[in-house]
Amino acid sequence: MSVVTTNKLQNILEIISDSPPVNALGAAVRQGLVDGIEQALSDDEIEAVVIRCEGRTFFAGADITEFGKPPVGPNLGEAIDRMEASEKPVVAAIHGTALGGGCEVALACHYRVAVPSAKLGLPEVKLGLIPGAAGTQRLPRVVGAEAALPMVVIGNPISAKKAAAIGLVDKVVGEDSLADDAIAFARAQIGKPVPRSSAGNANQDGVKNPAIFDEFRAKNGRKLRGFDAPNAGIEAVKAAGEMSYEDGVAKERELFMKLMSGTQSAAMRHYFFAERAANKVDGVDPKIDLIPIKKVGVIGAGTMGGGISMNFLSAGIPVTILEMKQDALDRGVATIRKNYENTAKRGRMTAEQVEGAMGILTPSLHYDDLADCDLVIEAVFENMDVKKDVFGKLDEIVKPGAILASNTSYLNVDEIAAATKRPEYVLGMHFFSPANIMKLLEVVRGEKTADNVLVTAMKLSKKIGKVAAVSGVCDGFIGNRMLSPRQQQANAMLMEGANYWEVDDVLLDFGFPMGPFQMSDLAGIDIGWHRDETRIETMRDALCAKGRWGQKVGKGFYDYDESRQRVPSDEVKELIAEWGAKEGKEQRDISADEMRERMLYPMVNEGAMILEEGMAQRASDIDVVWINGYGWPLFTGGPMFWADTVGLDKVVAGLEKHGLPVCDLLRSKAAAGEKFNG
Ligand code: 3H9
Repeated sequence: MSVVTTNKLQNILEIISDSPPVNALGAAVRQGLVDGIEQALSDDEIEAVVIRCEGRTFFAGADITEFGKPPVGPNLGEAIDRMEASEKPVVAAIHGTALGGGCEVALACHYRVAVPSAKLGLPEVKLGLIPGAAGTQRLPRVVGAEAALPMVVIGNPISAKKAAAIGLVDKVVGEDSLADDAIAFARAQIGKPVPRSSAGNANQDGVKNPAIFDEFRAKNGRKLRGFDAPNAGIEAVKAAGEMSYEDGVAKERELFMKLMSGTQSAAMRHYFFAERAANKVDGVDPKIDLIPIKKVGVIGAGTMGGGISMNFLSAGIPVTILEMKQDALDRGVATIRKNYENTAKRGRMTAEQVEGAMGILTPSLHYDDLADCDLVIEAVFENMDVKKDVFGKLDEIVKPGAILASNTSYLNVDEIAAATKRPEYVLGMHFFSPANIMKLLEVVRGEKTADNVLVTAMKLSKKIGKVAAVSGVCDGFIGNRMLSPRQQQANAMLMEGANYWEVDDVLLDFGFPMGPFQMSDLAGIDIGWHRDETRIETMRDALCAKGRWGQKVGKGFYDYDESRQRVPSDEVKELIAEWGAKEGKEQRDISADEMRERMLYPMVNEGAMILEEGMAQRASDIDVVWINGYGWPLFTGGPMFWADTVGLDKVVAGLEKHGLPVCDLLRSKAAAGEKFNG
C-alpha cells in the first residue's frame, strides 16, 4: 500500500500520510503529496484539501537518512510550492510534532489547525542546518522576524497554544477530533481567497527594527559559540525581510547547501543517530519483558542523591530518599525544594508542579522503607567497603526482582554485585553532577547483569530525560577513563613550560566550555586531598597547602573576582616553575597545535582501547558520552567522529610524534584507511 492515500469526502479531499515511525518526508511521501495535490486540482468536485498524518505524529521533517545521498523523487520545496499555488484552500491538520520539513509543509498550506498537544518547530539547526524548503522565508512572513528567530536559530519546538498566539496556527481544535474539525474548518474556507505564507508581510518588523538581529545574536552568543548554522539562520531570517520571496528562497538554498556539505552538519547528523543507537543493547530483543519501575529508592541525600531523586520526581515517579541522620536528610530535602522553587521562579515549572514533585518524595532514616522499591540507587561515599556494606543490606531488605544500582564513578560494579545474592539485578547508573541537569547517564553492565535489567535501565533513562550509553566494567567507565590521559598530558605540559591558561584556551578554542585547569578549579582542587599542609608531595598538595582549593574559595589555578572571572595567578606560575625545575624537564614553548594533539589524541587512543576491550558497544556511544557528560563540542561529532574527520593515520602519526602510546585497534584501522564511525 502506498504511504500516502487520499480520501474523498464530498467536496473535500483528505491527503493522508502513514509512514511510521514519524512520517518523515522521504521520497515516497513527497511523491504521494505531489500526487494528492494533482488529484485535488484536477478533480472539479474537490473544493478544499486537508493534509494529515496517521500514527503518532504529523511529518517530523525531511528523512535524515536521505541526506548526503543522491536526490530521489520530487524535491520537497517544489512539492510544497504546488500546495501553496493551489486556488483551492489547503489545510494542514497537525498532531504530534510538525518539525523541520513537516513545519514547512504546514507553512505552505493556506491554513493550519492543530490539536492542543501538538508542537511545531524548525529544529534543523540541531542538525547543523537551516530549513531548506523555504521555512526561513515563509515563517517570518507569517509570524514576524522576531518570533521566527528563536524557532530558526535555536530550534526548540513551540506548543500549539504559542503557535496560535504568534499566528502560526489558525485554530486549535479538539484533541480527539482533529480529522473532523479540520474538514469542517476547510469547508468554511471554500470560496474565500486563499492566504499564502510567501505573500505575508509580518517580516517587516525586522526591516523597521534591524537591531533585533544583533540583539538576538548577543543574547544567545554563548550558547551558539562555534556553531555555523545559527548565524546562517539569522542571515536567512534577515533576508526574508530585505529580499523578494524568490531571492530569499535562493539565499536560503545557498546557505542550506553550504551547511549540508560541511563537516559540522555531518557531525551533528551523526550525533542524532548516535544518541538513538546508544539506547539500544546489541543482541537483546528490545521487546524483552521490562521490570516496571513505579517506586525508586535513593540512598544519600547529598548533592548527588538529591539531584538523582529530582529526575524521578520530575517524571512523576515516587522516590524514597534515605539518609543516616535527620539533619542531613532535612538539608537534602530542603535543597530539592529550593531547586524546584528556583525553577518555578524562572517560569519553567508551576507552583502546582513543585508541590506535585515534592508530594511524591518520602524522606526516611530507615532502610526498611526501601523494601518495596522497584529500583534502589545508592549515592553514598565512593569507597568499596562502604558500597559493599550498603549492597549487602539492600539485598536483605529490598524485595526480590528489584534492581539495585550504584552511582559509582570508578568502582568495580562486579565486586559490588558480589556483595549480594542477586548479582543479575545489579548494575551501575552513573549520573553526572548536577544530576538533575546533566543529560548523561552511563549505565554500567556488570558481568552478571541480566538483559532485562539493563534494558529496563536504558528505557527508564529516556523517561527521566537522560541520554544513556552502556559501559562495561572498567576503571572510570567510558567517560572518566578517557578524561584521565587528557589530564595527564595537560599536567605534563605544565612541567615542560606551558602556561596553564594557554592549555585551557586551546580547549576553549576547540569548543569545550572550559579547559582542564578551569575544570579542576570548578570541581575543587582539594577533593581527595589528605588535608596535611606539611605533607607536600605533588603540585596539587602545594596548591592545597596554600589554600588554593578552587573557585569556591576564590582561588585555585586562577584567581577569581566576585563575578567569577578568572585571572592567571603569579603565585601559581611560580609554584609551577618550581615544580617544573624539580622534575628537571626541559622548559620550552609549546605550540597550540601540540597542546591540542597531546590532549585529544590520547583520548582517541583510550576510546579505541575501550572499543578493543568491548567496554563500549560502538564508537558512537563514546561520542554520546563525551558530548553529554564532558562538554565535547557537538559540532565536531564527539571524539571518535572527530578523529575520523582528522584522519586516523594523522592521529597515529601525532601520537607517535609526541612519544605517546598507540593501541592495536587504532593502528590497524589507520593502516587500513578505516574510520570508527561508518
Ligand atoms: C529537515 O526537515 C530539513 C528540511 O528543512 C529541508 C529539506 C529540503 N528522518 O527520536 P525517536 C527515526 S531536517 C529519519 O526515537 P521520539 C529515529 O531515528 C529534519 N528518521 O522518537 C528513530 O529510529 P530508530 C528536521 C527519523 O518519539 C525513530 O524515528 N526534523 C527522523 O523520541 C523514532 O525516533 C527533525 O530534526 C527523521 N526526520 O521523538 C526531527 N526523525 O527507532 C527529528 C526520527 O531506528 N526527530 N527518525 O532509532 C525528532 O526530533 C524525534 O524523532 C521526534 C520523535 C520528536 C519526531
